Amino acid sequence: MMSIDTLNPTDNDTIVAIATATGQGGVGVIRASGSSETIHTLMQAVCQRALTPRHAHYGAFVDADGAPIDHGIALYFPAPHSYTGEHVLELQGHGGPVVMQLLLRRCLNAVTNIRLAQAGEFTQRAFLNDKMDLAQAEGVADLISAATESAAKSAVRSLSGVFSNKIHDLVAQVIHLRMLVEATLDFPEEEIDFLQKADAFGQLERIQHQLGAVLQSAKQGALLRNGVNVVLVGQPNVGKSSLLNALTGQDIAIVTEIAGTTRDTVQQAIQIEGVPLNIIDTAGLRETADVVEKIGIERTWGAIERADVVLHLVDARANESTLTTNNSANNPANNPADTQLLAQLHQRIEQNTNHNVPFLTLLNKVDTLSAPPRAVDDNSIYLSAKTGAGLNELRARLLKIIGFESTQTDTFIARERHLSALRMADEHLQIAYAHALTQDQKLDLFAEELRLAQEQLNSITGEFGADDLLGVIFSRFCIGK
Ligand SMILES: Nc1nc2c(ncn2[C@@H]2O[C@H](COP(=O)(O)OP(=O)(O)OP(=O)(O)O)[C@@H](O)[C@H]2O)c(=O)[nH]1
Ligand SMILES: [Mg+2]
Repeated sequence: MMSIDTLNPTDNDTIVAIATATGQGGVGVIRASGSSETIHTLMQAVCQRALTPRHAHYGAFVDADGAPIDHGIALYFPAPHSYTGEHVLELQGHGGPVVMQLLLRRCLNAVTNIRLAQAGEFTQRAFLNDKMDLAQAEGVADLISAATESAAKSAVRSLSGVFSNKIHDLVAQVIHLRMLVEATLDFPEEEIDFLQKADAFGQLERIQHQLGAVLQSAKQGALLRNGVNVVLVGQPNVGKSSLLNALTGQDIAIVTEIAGTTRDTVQQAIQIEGVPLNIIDTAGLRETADVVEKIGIERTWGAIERADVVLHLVDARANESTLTTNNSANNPANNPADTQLLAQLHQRIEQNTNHNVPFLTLLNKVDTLSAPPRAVDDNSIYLSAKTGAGLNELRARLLKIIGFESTQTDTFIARERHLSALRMADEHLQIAYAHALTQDQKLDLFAEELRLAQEQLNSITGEFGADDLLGVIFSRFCIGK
């Protein structure tokens, strides 16, 4: 992956890049995209013949002296029927890093007006040539970087236009309503009657309802794309590393009965129902004079600052006396050390994060309790990292906390940018509604809010995308895509 500061979407250069991942592989692909003239000169130089469009041609790829660099398959896609919408040449050779570099250099030297493609530039050209809209282009990048099967499936749906179609549908309805209101503004004497007859406010309510549903799906899509950082914290020896191992099903972190075993934060990616979660095991929190452990504890606080969910582990047995009485329902873990730690945790989270980090208390080692555990509040779960008791409940509770519903068939991948545009559009619709409800019905303001809502929706598919926004989006692609 490469990041660049600016992209110049208007240049006419032919671009070329290795499209396959670096390293060794059975096949490596070089892709070039640009003008008819340059692409034809390039295929003559490297393949020594004119290629029939969309036909696979096997043959030598030659250097400037006519000596073969590699043998492989060449494909020519004339504009506009190509990925970028331009003339495209694809050379499928052997996937070795040296042979690919030789072939790339040969292409760069074979013609003028050709240069290395920047990250995401092929897809950017596809967008600029109307082969796909912005949400679809983002779907391409999200498919490539998908961490789970569900994320990949959702990215394909975005890429195929499922998300974009929902946005287009909303935009069409907003435009219809705008037309009504703008027409009314031109004939003010009829306004109230006219809008009422057309059920303008009913229409607005339906748009709001539909937008709410799209936003809800987009939130699920964003979860699948971004994943969630789940941090395990607590006193030493409560079983954090054991829980990491239990959740991942692997022997990742060292577990001993010695308090202060974990020093570094240890992370492992897992998935629950297709949602990627990053489980982070940390050094137990306590006062210590040990220099190494102190650094570990600092890292724990760092991990807490980046947490999306904090799981506070306590030893169920150490809290048993309070667990068997009924006066502590709101805080089942209230042995003095845990209570103190809990207060410290809340204080740090409030100081260091600008959002409310969800918090769950895990009463671990439930297998060691002498009496059956009593019921606890909604923020606590009994668990045994050793026997696995309570793990399924923990998984379900985690999904609930992060707001994941289920992978519906029409989930599409979404980004923060999309969520923010949908929320802003929703706000504008709410303000529009408020204007419509006032006594003197400020219709001009009502119309303006509808326009702003439409602008937000359009920004998702790129209809009103500013150039700097495009630069940021495409520069996060890999080279060759
Ligand atoms: N009986 C029982 N023992 C457990 C359970 N979970 C962990 N243990 C034991 O508790 C001890 C400490 O476990 P760890 O997972 O290393 O605890 P930790 O919280 O990571 O400790 P530090 O790394 O020192 O902070 C080990 O001897 C584990 O076998 C459990 O659910 N039941
Ligand atoms: Mg540990």
